[in-house]
Amino acid sequence: MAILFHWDGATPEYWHGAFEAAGCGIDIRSFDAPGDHADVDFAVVWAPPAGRLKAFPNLKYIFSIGAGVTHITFDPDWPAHVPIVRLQDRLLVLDMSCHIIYWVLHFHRFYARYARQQAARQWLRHRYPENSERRVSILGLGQTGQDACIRLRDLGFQVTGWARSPKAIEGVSCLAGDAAFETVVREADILVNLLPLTDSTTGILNASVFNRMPEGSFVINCGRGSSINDDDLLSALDSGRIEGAALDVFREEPLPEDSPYWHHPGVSVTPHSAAPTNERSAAEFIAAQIRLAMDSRAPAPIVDLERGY
Ligand code: NDP
Ligand code: OXD
Repeated sequence: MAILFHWDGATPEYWHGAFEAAGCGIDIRSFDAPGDHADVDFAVVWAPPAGRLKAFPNLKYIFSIGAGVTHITFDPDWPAHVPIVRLQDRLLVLDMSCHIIYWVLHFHRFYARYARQQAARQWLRHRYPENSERRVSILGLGQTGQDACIRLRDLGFQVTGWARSPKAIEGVSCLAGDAAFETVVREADILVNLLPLTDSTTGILNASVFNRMPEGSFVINCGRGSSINDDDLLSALDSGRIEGAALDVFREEPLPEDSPYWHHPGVSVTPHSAAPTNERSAAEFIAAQIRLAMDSRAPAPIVDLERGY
């Protein structure tokens, strides 16, 4: 039994130590030193090079070192018969909520305006609505979306959450399904995207959505870049319908040097750093899931390829 590990920039000690501590053995392989490919039962990966996973004929599970899995499924040759187990991690969830709270407050209190005013030495206060009057809509009510809703609710914001299937979160208006999308968007003073990238969420944030959002609203994207139509967002920013956007994820990463996002005055760019995988807790989670698989029990959560997440 061997584990294939691939994550550029990882600290191998965390991973090797966690695998050993969980009783998963110490035979850790890499793409550069794969040994006999047939020995490898489990792959633990972030952004594996395209075409390489399929060379391992006996893979039982692929463990994603991230909550999203497009870094694996973008590869047209990934072995789609092998179940993917994605990352669930309370530290990642906490980091995501902190990132979202930061930007919600930034927009709610007009801090971007103050930064521009400081550059012009201008002393001018902007009135902001009470928290209870500010409507924040969260797209996606999975591990990250639910936590963000609860924390924003506790700060007194008027929070609406949207998912495919019905949810109930006290003090949060939870809507579900395509028919409710219109309401979610129309009432979004601040729209937060925490959807996985699937066929139905690709380009979901486009001109028709921006035109229906309230004048002068804000967008925070932490899901995946391809859920936004970039030209449409830039037009909405230019027209002022969207006053500001905090973008953490992009269609192409790293964000190309010639992207207009870099210098648009309404855009704040962060380098896919909203909730970076915490190596220590992620290694422990994945090692525990591998141990389950070694004991012929089911690791979780498994990606449902029909749904795409
Ligand atoms: P989950 O799988 O836990 O939750 C996904 C949510 O999206 C679910 O509530 C699901 O609905 C909902 N959803 C999916 N498709 C649709 C749809 N078509 N219409 C309505 N709702 C939909 O994901 P996570 O919360 O763990 O992560 C979300 C995404 O955030 C990841 O896929 C990844 O892309 C991104 N991410 C980004 C990070 C960063 O640093 N920027 C870090 C971590 C994650 P339902 O509950 O009904 O199934
Ligand atoms: C993830 C991510 O999916 O970092 O975890 O985007």
